[in-house]
Amino acid sequence: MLITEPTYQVTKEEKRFIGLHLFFAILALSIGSLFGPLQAFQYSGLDLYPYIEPIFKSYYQGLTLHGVLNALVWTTFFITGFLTLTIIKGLKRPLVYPTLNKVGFWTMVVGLVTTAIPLLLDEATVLYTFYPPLQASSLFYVGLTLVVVGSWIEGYGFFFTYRAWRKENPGVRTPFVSFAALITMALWQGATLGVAVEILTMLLPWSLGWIDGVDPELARTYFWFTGHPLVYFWLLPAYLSWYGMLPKQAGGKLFSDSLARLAFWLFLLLSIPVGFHHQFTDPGIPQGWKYIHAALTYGVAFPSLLTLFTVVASLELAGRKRGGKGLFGWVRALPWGDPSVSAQLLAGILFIFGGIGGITNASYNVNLVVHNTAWIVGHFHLTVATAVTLSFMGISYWLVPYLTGNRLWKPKWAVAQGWIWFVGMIIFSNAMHVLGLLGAPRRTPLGSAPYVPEEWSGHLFRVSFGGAILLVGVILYVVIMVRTAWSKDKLGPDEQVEVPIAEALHDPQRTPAFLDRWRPWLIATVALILIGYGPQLLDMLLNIQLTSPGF
Ligand code: HAS
Ligand code: CU
Repeated sequence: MLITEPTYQVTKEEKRFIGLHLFFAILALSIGSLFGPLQAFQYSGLDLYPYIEPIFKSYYQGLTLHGVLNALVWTTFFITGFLTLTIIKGLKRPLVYPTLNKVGFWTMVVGLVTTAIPLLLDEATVLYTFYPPLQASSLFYVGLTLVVVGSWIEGYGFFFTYRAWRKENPGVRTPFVSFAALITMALWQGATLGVAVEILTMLLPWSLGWIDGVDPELARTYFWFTGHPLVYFWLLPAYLSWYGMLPKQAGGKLFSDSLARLAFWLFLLLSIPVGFHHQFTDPGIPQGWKYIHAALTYGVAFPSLLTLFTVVASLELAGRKRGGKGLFGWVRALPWGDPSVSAQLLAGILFIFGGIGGITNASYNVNLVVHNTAWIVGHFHLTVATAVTLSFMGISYWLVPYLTGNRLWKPKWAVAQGWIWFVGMIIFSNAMHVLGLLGAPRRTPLGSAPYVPEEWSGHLFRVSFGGAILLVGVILYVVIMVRTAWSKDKLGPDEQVEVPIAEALHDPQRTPAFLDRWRPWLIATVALILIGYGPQLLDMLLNIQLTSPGF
């Protein structure tokens, strides 16, 4: 029984609401990205920080702004906006409580402003992981909490909307793009419990002077309870697009609806109990737990391997349909001239290397070589700064024209923008990986370090060079977005952009029912988290030592 309309026209007001998310996302990216090149240039001795010193006090303040604005704010605002669209467009109905979602969104904005004030005043120079005993102004923690709570509220809005849709459509498989959005939000809500507890029970009371010290080991454990699944909160919306939209944009179909859904469930199941792979060198966690988390990390790489298979198969179908022949002819036949498609393809290609690096990190003994080195910086620039960010840039090349009704400004430049990012990132991240293997530490202004050996210098230069190319890439992106959003060049009535929703090769109604049922997956997820974290967290709480003063 299917009661909803065959298509749903997203209203002007809904489009404006989604557009506001993108506005704040791109604003954060524009400011945050300015600090990246400052760091990259510093590596090869071109230190621009003294010139901006009246405003920004240190390399570390810049690094904090870069991490918080790019990794945390750009992503969260883009994602909540994009998921709002995929919920209503997929379920073909409006949000049940639009006011609730508005409250969530503005809570996020208030949180953003509250976080930005101490950041800009150099009172929260604690880097994006805000590890204690580094201490920030309490405003920073309050602001972050508000951003998270706001995003939870938007998520509740999605869940209520799904419940209403489910009542209207019993027995119907949830449309894939909405299904993927719901899992992404569920993952986020479970994951952020870690930082919520960390901030509310330790960091906030401590920054307010209510308690004298913190337990850094426990704080790190709470942090990585959130911090690892956080990377999949960033990644899954890109996967949503790769599975659910890119095949349509490329002229094909989703190769397997079942595999796509299975991958999303596996992310929900396996993303959280792996956080100790960020703490392999932490002395307070027994080896056994580290091994369990290492093994589960290999588990969570599996749905990405599934994704590699299914997305490439979908693209091959599309390429062959477009006349591509031979082993690789289909790759050339893909619509590389479409900036949205090419950006996402390039993002996917670099993610293969990001993934290989991730599996390397997860290997307990190899991690001891790369941990806390520039290698990790190389890894996360291939993942969050490329697989995710370049995909989001690609998505915005259709999304902003869709939301505004304006023509994309200079599509050829948009194609070039994706390539600029791709080339800049290859140079930058390769140099970072190599530097890491040579022992260069991360989070260090290497340009002024006294111990830099000669063999690093070429690679340090490549970091700066790649960083300069990336700066051009991000400026071009922002200019294209601004010129498109505030343009008078309206699309004609028969040129309107539609949300590209890919059909699956087989009718989703034939997808096994257990891949569209929440209860068993949620129960298994909670159980696995209890097994993976329960005993160790309990032990840490029983031996808690709130003794570290702020720094
Ligand atoms: Fe990671 C550290 C392990 C994925 C982000 N990671 C980080 C940090 C960040 C980060 C930010 O085990 C640093 C945190 C900090 O500041 O300390 N990571 C992994 C593993 C994976 C992984 C096993 N990471 C990500 C993703 C991220 C991300 C995704 C952001 C979005 N990572 C680690 C570990 C550490 C770590 C340790 C701690 C290191 C330390 O010591 O501190 C896996 O999920 C990766 C699986 C991926 C694959 C690739 C599949 C390929 C696909 C491409 C499809 C291709 C297409 C193109 C579509 C197996 C899906 C087709 C094109 C055509 C032309 C046809
Ligand atoms: Cu991780």
